Amino acid sequence: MKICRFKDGSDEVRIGLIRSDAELLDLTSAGITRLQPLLESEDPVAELSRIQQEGLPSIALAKVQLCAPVERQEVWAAGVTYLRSKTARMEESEFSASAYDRVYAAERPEIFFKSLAEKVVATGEPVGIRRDAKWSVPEPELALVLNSRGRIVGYTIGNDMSSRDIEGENLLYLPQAKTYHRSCALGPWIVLGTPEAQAREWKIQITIERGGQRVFAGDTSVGQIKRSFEELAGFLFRSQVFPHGGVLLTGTGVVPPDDFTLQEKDVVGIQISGIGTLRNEVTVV
Ligand code: DO4
Ligand code: MG
Repeated sequence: MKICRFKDGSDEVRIGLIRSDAELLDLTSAGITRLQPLLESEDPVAELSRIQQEGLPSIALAKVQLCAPVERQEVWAAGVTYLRSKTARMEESEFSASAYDRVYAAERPEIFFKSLAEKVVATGEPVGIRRDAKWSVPEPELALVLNSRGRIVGYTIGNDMSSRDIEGENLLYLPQAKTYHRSCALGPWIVLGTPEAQAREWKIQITIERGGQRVFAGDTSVGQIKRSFEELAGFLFRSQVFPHGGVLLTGTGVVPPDDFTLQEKDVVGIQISGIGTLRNEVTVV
């Protein structure tokens, strides 16, 4: 079951239930005007299954603007959860290599703050590359959607845009490499009710197009993530509270070659088999 935030010609954001590749059901008349109460409920899937029998109005997906599927949740990100991420980062920086090596094996994962909800970019909106960076990449990641009790209620697609030269220069620059204007995209919607074992079967694919030509494509499987989702979510919620719930990116397993950097107007498409596609053009910020 997929739920989204959307606009239909006005500034009002509404909640929709994706009915097919072409259509959504507008949940407004069923009294659902925000995601949070649904994500906090005991059984969102059962609730939506009941509501969708109520003859709700349907709208063509082509006619709506999808908004990022976050309201007030903080967005955090786990790192070095795939072997590919560990080796790429160890090659990127002699200075930081042992930190990446250690964190991959350590009990405590790397987790960092990524974005406020209001700064998250939706599918179809531009993602940013820093003007002071020389080596910028997208990071295609599965994102866990967590309620305020730390329960994983859904999944969406995340792009953890990163400046690898800034990160590689000094680990203390990580917040600047990771958290800047338009550095976090989420979408296109949230998939509810999938058990972790099933989500671990999903494939993650990324394509980058430049002037209509494909300049990079790569893929991995969610099953390659070294840690369980419960473990990552458990560390995020340790000694921390999220009254509005949270989103946790689970790390990247696809790294473009070292001579590749994003450019203005590149188009990044990230597809996760059980979810859909997050697509963003690149802009310099
Ligand atoms: O410490 C570097 C960031 C790691 C990361 O973002 C990832 O592995 O996805
Ligand atoms: Mg990442």
